Amino acid sequence: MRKGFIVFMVLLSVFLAIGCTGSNKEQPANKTETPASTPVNKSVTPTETPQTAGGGSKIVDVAIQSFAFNPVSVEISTGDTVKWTNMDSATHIIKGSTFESGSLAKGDNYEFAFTEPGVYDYICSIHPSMKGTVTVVAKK
Ligand SMILES: [Cu+2]
Repeated sequence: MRKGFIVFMVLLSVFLAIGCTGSNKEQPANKTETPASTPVNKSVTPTETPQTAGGGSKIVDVAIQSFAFNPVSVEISTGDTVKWTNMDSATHIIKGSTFESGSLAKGDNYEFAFTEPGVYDYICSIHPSMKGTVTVVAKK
């Protein structure tokens, strides 16, 4: 009787040990590479957010190069933006009647959106001999 109980306990222990070992031998996680989800071919929706001035607003680039604005004068429509980029090693500051950039180091740029028609003369406040003009015409 008692012997049988001991045998039972031994068998039980062995059984549990095998069971533990078995559970440790789990198959490695199924690592079959799931293919990258194929992009869903949605109907193409335009990502551009319409600008307040309506479609057709554009950005006009003006380079600041060799202590001059290039092109020296630009003509744009209301709602358009002028983007000045300093290509010089020297620092420049664009200054107009209604707009002024901070100090522009080499590679820096400054954008200003013109909403009112008019002729805007501007200079570099560090080098006042640098002059440029932005002419803004009302969008039709
Ligand atoms: Cu300057």
